[in-house]
Amino acid sequence: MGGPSVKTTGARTRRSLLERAATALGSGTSSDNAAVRNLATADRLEAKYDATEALSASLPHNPTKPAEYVQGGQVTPAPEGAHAAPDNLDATASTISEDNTSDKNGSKATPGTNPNNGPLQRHRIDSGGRAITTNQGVPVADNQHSLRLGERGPTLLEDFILREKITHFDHERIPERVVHARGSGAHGYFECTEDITALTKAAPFAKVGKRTPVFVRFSTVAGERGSADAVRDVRGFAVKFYTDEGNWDLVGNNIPVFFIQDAMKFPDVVHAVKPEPHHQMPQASSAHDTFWDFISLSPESAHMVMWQMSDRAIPRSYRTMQGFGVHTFRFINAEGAATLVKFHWTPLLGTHSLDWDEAVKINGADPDFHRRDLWEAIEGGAFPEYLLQIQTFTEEQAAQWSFDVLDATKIVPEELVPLRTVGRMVLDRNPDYFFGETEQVAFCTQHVVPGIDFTNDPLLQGRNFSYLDTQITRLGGPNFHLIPINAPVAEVHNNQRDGFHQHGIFRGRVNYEPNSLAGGCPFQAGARGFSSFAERLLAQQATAEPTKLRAKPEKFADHYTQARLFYASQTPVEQYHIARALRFELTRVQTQAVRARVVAMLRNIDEGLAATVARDLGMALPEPLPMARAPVEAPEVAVSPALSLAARPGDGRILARRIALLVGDGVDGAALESVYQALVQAGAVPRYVGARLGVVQTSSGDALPVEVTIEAAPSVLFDAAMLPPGAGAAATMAADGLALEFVQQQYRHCKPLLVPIGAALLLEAAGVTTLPEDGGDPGLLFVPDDQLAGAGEEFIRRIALHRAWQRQTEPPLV
Ligand code: HDE
Repeated sequence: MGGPSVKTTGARTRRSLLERAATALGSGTSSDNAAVRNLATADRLEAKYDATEALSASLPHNPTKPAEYVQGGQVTPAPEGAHAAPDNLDATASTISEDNTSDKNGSKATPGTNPNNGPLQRHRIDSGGRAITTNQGVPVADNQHSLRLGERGPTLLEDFILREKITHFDHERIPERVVHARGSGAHGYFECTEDITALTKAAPFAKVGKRTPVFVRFSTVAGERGSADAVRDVRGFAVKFYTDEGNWDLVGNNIPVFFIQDAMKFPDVVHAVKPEPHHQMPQASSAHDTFWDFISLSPESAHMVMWQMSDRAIPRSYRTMQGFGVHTFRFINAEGAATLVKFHWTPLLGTHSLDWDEAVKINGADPDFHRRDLWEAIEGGAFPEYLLQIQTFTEEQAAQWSFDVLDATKIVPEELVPLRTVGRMVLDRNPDYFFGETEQVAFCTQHVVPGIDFTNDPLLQGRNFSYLDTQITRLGGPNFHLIPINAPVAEVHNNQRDGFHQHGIFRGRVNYEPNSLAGGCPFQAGARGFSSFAERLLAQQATAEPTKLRAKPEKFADHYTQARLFYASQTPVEQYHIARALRFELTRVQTQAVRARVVAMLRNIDEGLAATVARDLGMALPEPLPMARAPVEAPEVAVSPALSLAARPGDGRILARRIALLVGDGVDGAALESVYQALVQAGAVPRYVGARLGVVQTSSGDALPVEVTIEAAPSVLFDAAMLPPGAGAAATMAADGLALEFVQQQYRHCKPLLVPIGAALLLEAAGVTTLPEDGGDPGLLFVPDDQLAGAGEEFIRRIALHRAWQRQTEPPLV
């Protein structure tokens, strides 16, 4: 301890010290004797004073200062901040009374720790065996009545228990998200499966086998918090990685492109798609004038609109859709070298969607369809799993392409840069408390960790501002990082202080840097910390001085090449669904000029599509929209099969798929039981569905429980069905309108049907009279009644095919 000369006249220093510390006396020692206590306290204060002097003197100047400046044109990498440890821990304490403990006060801070970043269990609450208290912990004797002046008299203002309870209730709501208000979340983990340390030093990829905790929130975009799940919309796919170097949020969507190219247009596109402001309709739907008005005047949206009108926008489940980071990001390796990267999440169960007619009905039958599906899958142990796949490329490669990788309306086709699997994500735990976790989670695109960096995509740059800003309003101030679900597992140490809802109790008097009074702590991390990639613009741009401007790069002006690529890469049934979606949306549009403009835009994508839509809308084909730039004559990739949902059929498992086994009196119980068990073994969720709850009598006289009724669980809530084995039961159902509708809709929505030959009459009664030639409909499995016991396996194979779209005709057969 080589401090300055203050201590040479010890006695005098002590006296003045005692005078200066007078307010602290009496709390420094536990001695009962006041004189002894004061003496010990004085010694300790003196030692603290000495230690502070010594600590401060051990940092005689700020050695990193010169490194802050460019010298001779050279930028010095940020060094680690100078720091020193005190010999005596009191030197950095706020107060020497910190040793005095109590049930509330607990022990003093452990040096260098922030316990607020511990696992969530420190916040989990269970009230088992406990009595109700107020928020001040006072037991509440009577939770049924307010305090009144006589049993028929007025309520008294004195009733603090009532006032606290009602006041809290009055303030329960927080603003919902401006977009993505409706969502569902889950915990899980990310596991690195390939060594990509040559590409990035990001913590989740540090080692093959390393697991990083994640919280994921899936969402719709346009609807309000209570809107239905199965609407036609983009889905959010936001992942928070709690890495040991801080939180990394990959805030993506289930569609790899976006409507607009510059953040400046985001409020416009969102205003246009939200309910129209004069009457606040329609809810959670793009099928209205203002949306298509904006789109048809913003042809950069052409590519996105193809995806949005495709079946991608009505996924079967969050478990069967892809996720995309959308923007081009940058990986940074330990040497500081950068590689451009696109992120893809690929579900192991394949990419599957609903039929539009089905989606519309699901929104009535179960508005929580996707939320329930995710919850039940995790609760049932069928943990959703996705591969993390990347496309990596260099600036030089990207510069050669006909599109700009900074343009969020463009993909990098897989045929150009193949996907590489680098990890897997498993969602294995439901939240305990929706509000505390799913609602309060705050994703921010600017939450990145060393090894991940941004590019100059003008949409991403704008997002990096927006997300922090939006959380401040939504979560009530700048301390939302302290809300348990948002707190990193990596410890947080800085000099940010105060603000609404501050939870931290900071030890010491230092809240600035550089400092010597806290030994320089917390100090800047230098090479270990995050530093932005020192980007050099490509040679041709680097020669010209950058100018301030509001404009887009030239290649951004090609709005149609990739819209054509997407449409051309769809299977015929997917193309039909796109045309059908456009017909539906534009039929809802009331302004003729808007309809015409959308069709004029479609002519620049595909003449056949435009002609079909125009015909279906009963209108003449308008002139094509003028183009800002002609599409690329010979694009790198003209057809990309990977863009079709059919490209990812899944691994053949049917986890958490819901299968209806229709039952009525006289069914063959043994056959049903065998199929039921086979489905359970395969991880599916079979249900005996009947007209009424209770039991039905099987042909052998046993009682079979009806688990759910057709009324409560209509056809659209099931992925496949087995018709009742036994002609008697089938005949009864053929006379039941609800049962007939069930079978009709299973058929119309192209779902696999296991048909015991004896029950074929039910199919006929439902109007399915002309069956395609054998093999023409893989979704129809006819099985002789005496062979049903072994039919489970083949049925499962058919269910894994998802839908027999071949069945779809216009108008539908039934
Ligand atoms: Fe968002 N977006 N966004 N977005 N976004 C929000 O942040 C914004 C964009 C996405 O489950 C908001 O916390 C701007 C693209 C998801 O909590 C807000 C722009 C993509 C979620 C916001 C975009 C997304 C949001 C609203 C254009 C796909 C939900 C509440 C520059 C890559 C995250 C909130 C969750 C949420 C702004 C465009 C995905 C207002 C300004 C492109 C998944 O900050």
